[in-house]
Amino acid sequence: MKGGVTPALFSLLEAIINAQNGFNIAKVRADFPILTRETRPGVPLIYLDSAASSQKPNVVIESMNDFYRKSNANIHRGIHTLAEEATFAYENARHKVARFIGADMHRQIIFTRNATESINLVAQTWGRQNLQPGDIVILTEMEHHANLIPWQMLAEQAGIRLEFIEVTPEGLLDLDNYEHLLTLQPRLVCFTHMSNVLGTITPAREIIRMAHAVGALTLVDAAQSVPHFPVDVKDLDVDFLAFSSHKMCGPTGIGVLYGKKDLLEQMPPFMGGGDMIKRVYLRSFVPNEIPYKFEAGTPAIAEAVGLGTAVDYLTSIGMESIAEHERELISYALERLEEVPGVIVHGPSAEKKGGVAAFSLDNIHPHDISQIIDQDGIAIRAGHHCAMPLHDKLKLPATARASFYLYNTPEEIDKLILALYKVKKILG
Ligand code: 7TS
Repeated sequence: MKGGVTPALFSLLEAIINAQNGFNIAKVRADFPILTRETRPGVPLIYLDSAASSQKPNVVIESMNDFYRKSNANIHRGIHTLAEEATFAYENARHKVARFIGADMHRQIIFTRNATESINLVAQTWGRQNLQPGDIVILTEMEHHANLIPWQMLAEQAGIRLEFIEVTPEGLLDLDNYEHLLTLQPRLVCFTHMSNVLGTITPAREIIRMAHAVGALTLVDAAQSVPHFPVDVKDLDVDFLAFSSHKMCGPTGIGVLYGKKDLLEQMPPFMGGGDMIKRVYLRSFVPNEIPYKFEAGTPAIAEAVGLGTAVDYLTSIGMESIAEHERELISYALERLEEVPGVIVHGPSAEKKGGVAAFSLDNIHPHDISQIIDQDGIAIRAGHHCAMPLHDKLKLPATARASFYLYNTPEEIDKLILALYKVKKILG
């Protein structure tokens, strides 16, 4: 550690320095260089696809550039200055993430490639070690494929049984159905904190409390929650929580798995290789301590630095302010979308959802909608959004989806509405 400053103290000081007051949308937008670009001459970008991946503020881009320019080296291995600086930067990011989600200690933060890898890690380590044929894992009908396929694979490998909490016509989880499923004595309940299609914010604390009451563990897919509103793992009392950096203003290539310490310590390693070992013999090895036990090989070092800066950035704006801004945007978006004849917005009303509006427009294919409004610089997503079973349930092959983040404005929603009228004129 440089000059006796621990990563915890270092990032605490940084967070204090970064603390600002108030949410200033013009100032926020000025932080994101990509928002000044035009997608064709005279057509500014209107980015409404943050649920797929968020844009990156200057500070994040600069922190990664800075790392490569000044401190680049491999971590945990060298005792030269650059290796020490790189190790400090990487571990400092872990402290920042731990504090951001209210974890007790940085060692509970495992860096993975993304939320998908975090969930696969739990399935292939905790799942393989603890689940027997016939054991039940509860999922929901609104999961992203990232929180479905790993469990389907485990069902194939270990004979576990999957049960699904149903989605109500309003787009909420059916908690009566959940209560019934809990009588089957599940071992694990895995669910999304916010649907990437319906925007539904699930009652995570309640779901976790009910799971614990029957002795089941819980995994929350927080890919759409941690970027958008305050999430505290201790308040939730969640056992595992997974999310991705790239949806929260950080770079691609790095994600997070949080776990309760005792669980992580008892789990076997995920992948084998350098850094995840304490001692190696020709025919065996002794695994390293957590979190290193789960981080085989050279990790995404510059990306960790970028994620740490993204956490500082979001903290400096304030997660509650970001959530409030998005609540205003989604209320306005639903109001305006519902004015357009032929538009059906899927999912619950604004108070029960985050900044995601999946919609249908007459019988126009969402791909056509997306392609036409792209002419006006508007980026939305069209398709099944990696939630095919949910679309089956809704009896829709695909939807168009506008999703919002801290840098979006009501004026951008107005432009989306105008563009949808244009789509109707062309194809309606
Ligand atoms: N869970 C949820 C709820 C998600 O929305 C996503 C990505 C993931 C997991 C997987 O994240 P990854 O970083 O591991 O890929 N969702 C989307 C989306 O809605 N459009 O593109 C990616």
